[in-house]
Amino acid sequence: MGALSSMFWALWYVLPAYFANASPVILGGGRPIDGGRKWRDGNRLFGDGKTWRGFFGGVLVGTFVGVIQYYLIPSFYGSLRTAVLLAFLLSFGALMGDLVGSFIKRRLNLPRGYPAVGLDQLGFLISALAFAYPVKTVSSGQMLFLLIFTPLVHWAANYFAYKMGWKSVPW
Ligand code: CTP
Ligand code: MG
Ligand code: K
Repeated sequence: MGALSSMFWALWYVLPAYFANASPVILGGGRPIDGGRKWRDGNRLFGDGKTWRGFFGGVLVGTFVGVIQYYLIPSFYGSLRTAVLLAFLLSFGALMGDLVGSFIKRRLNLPRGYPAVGLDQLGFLISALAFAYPVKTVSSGQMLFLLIFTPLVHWAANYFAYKMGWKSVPW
């Protein structure tokens, strides 16, 4: 496999996770997952930035992206069932990683929306790759590419969301 096609398939593989991670910015809101509860340090468990609507909206959108991908290039997943399963695991993993990231941020006394370089850009990715791993994975070279490329995508997507007025900060 050439380098370019290797990068393309890595991005094709991870696409549901990207959509799952980005869509809560638009779909989120309403009741926070922690229900307002606090940890023993006095800070919120996750904070108001992690909502049920954002979580399940993201999982649904990401899984749906996998279905679209299946109809575009059926051979990549092999079957619709695998497409749904893999896209679901990537999406669920991404949102779980995002949640763990917020838990860590609150324990570090960082308020909602405060940037945590590394955690914000890679937490969801590493978790998504781990959840999807048993069903289908990519080579270590492709993983390395995703670790380097994802922060750029993350920054660009957040800047776009900021410019569109969906977010109050560009990170
Ligand atoms: N969002 C949501 N539910 C989620 C994840 C995200 O509703 N499970 C929405 C929230 O409106 C959130 C926005 O998407 O503010 C951006 O997500 P993110 O940057 O992950 O949250 P932050 O507000 O930065 O909060 P934190 O500091 O906890 O990361
Ligand atoms: Mg943020
Ligand atoms: K985040």
